[in-house]
Amino acid sequence: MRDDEGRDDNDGREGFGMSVRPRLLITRRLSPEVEARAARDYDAVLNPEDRVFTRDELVAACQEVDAVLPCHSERFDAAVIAALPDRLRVIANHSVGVDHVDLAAAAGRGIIVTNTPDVLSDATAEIAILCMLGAARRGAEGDRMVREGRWNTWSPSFMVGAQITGKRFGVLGMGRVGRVTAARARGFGMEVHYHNRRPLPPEDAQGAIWHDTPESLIATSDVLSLHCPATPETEGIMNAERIAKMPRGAILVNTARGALVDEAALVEALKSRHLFAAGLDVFRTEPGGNPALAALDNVFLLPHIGSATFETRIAMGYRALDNLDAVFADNEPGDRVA
Ligand code: 8YV
Repeated sequence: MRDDEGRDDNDGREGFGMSVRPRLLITRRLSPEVEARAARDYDAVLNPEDRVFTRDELVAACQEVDAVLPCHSERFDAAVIAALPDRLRVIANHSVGVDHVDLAAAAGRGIIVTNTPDVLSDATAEIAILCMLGAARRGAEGDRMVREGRWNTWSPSFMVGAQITGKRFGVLGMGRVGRVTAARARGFGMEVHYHNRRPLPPEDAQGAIWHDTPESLIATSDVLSLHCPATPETEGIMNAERIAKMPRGAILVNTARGALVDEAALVEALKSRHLFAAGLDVFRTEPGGNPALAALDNVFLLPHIGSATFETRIAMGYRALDNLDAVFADNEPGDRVA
């Protein structure tokens, strides 16, 4: 960790009506563009080595700051929030998901919490489509075979996969990312189905067919793509019972949160071939993933890179900074979640 240059010298600037620039902890290394803007406008404490904080280090690093810009890799549970200093006004997340923050605890302490919606929808939808295609067309298996020099045969029955054109694409959680992913799936000639608590207005649904229960959607989807946030209500929503309700030969895609899926039940469904395949970018254990899933051929796995494009990383960082700027200008931040 280091203090960014200019920590004690405010260059005569009086940002945000404060006599000194607000002190901002950025927990992980971000895009150079984002760090440059943060260092210009804040007394920024950066993490150029991108070292992962322990819980105690996180609490300690927050003691002397007015704001923190964390990623989903830092957990702000009730105990961490209780240990934050009174001067800390805002947790401006560099993520759309906020399941790593105890929002009630933050609200209880009067700490503002923001996220970064919208700007990562395209990138995450691209990864969801990659996961779908990788699972359907046996991408990981084929890549491994060629890479390891084991490709020694070819026949019409070799590496046959599932075609997605014309199939039913189910979206569990038709929010921002779900809607963009649905639009991409339409481009493959898929018929889009979704479950939300309430149907969307027609301009958002774009012809997608609403299901009033997750069960109905699950039973109707040849590809089921998860796009709901991880909350106590959605934790383990894809349990053994619901996985069994997926049509035989279906594909499960998860680019949202690992907590949505009972991974042991998924492993069984993949082993028994009840499911043709799964495409997963997120896991219950991160980093690391799940060795039992990794041992299977019919899974396509990625290391939580849904929003990891150059463009989106910059947009996420700027969006988090926009939220901070609003707080320190005593305005309501656009993406306040607590
Ligand atoms: C990122 C994400 O991996 O935004 C989220 O909720 O899970 C991803 O976009 C991460 O949070 C970046 O900090």
